[in-house]
Amino acid sequence: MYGGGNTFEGIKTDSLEQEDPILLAAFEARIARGEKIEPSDWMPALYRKQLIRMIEQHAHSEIIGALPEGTWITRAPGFKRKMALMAKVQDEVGHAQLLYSAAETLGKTREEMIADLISGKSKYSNIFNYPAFTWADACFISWLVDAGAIVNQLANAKGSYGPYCRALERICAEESFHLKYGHHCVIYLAAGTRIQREMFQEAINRWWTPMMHFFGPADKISTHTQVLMKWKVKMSTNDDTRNQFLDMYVPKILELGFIIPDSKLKKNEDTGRWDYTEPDWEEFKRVINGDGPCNHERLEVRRIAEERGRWVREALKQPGTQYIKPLA
Ligand code: FAQ
Repeated sequence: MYGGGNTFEGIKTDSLEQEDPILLAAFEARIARGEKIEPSDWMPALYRKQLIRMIEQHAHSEIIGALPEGTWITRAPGFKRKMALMAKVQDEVGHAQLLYSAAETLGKTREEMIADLISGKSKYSNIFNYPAFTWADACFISWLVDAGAIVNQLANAKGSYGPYCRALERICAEESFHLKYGHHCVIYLAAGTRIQREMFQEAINRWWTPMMHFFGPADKISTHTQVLMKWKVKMSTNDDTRNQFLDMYVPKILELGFIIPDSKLKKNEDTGRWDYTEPDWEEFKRVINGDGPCNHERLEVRRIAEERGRWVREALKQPGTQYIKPLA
């Protein structure tokens, strides 16, 4: 169905040594000119491998990301909030569909990606391994996690790989509604009773460190930034994206009268960047490598969903299946 075709067997994917230098130079010139690379175009094996890794992790983050908020659908305060949250969660799963399709153009099948998610081989965003204990936690995700995702995705939508960029454009359009919905939920809590304000303050206290982790390790310890920036897959470094998020959202959080649990957090007027306490990177490593508070539960939910949906997928794959056309 898709153009890419990908077999890494016998191909060295971690270096450019065995790439044809003429093809490589032409590829890099196209990227420098701002052209989009499409699935059937020539690309170095390392570019393909990096894209699969990053898009696949992004897709997994969307379906796993639907889980903490999803648990609040039945408990959302009021019918309108329930409807909006249900639509949002459904959108997140739709984003995963778009992203799995984009990754498939590079030759890895959806079945392989799901298998790697369930076995723990593939990563997904750290932040969804924390529990949403209260409604305010769900509001934090809808407003601030979505905000962080948009900052990242708006930048990367201008990147080099056509199918990923097109998926991101559509995702960002939908995410902007999520952001408005999340902000509205938070303003409601902020303007509410003392208990409602405390609930959101506690959510900030719980989620601030995972939120700082969300943008990835500091640039000086990031493994992939250099190569991804060179080929315009990533359009902003982890520290720059984190900084942009702080620029845009710290004033909004403070304006609502909440406190950010970092006494060092301050905009440095000389550098134009935010100073902050380094979040605990050991905790980050533990969480992304499978040892966070909810990792086991998140993957178990996916595993069961996969098992229960198997008969549907198998039925659809039967060659002789007759579909009934609707008469009206
Ligand atoms: N979580 O060398 P770097 C959303 C891993 S979508 C887990 O800096 P890179 C929507 C990284 O994979 C959220 N792992 O990596 C929503 C690598 O491990 P590996 C997801 C992380 O790729 C909202 C290692 O650390 N967004 O939220 C994380 O250059 C609300 C070294 O790191 C995307 O995926 C992390 N936070 O930069 C849904 C956007 N950070 O593979 C529901 C696309 C790093 O070597 C509700 N991805 N790692 O084993 C990206 O922009 C990049 O991949 C980064 C990481 C910036 C995430």
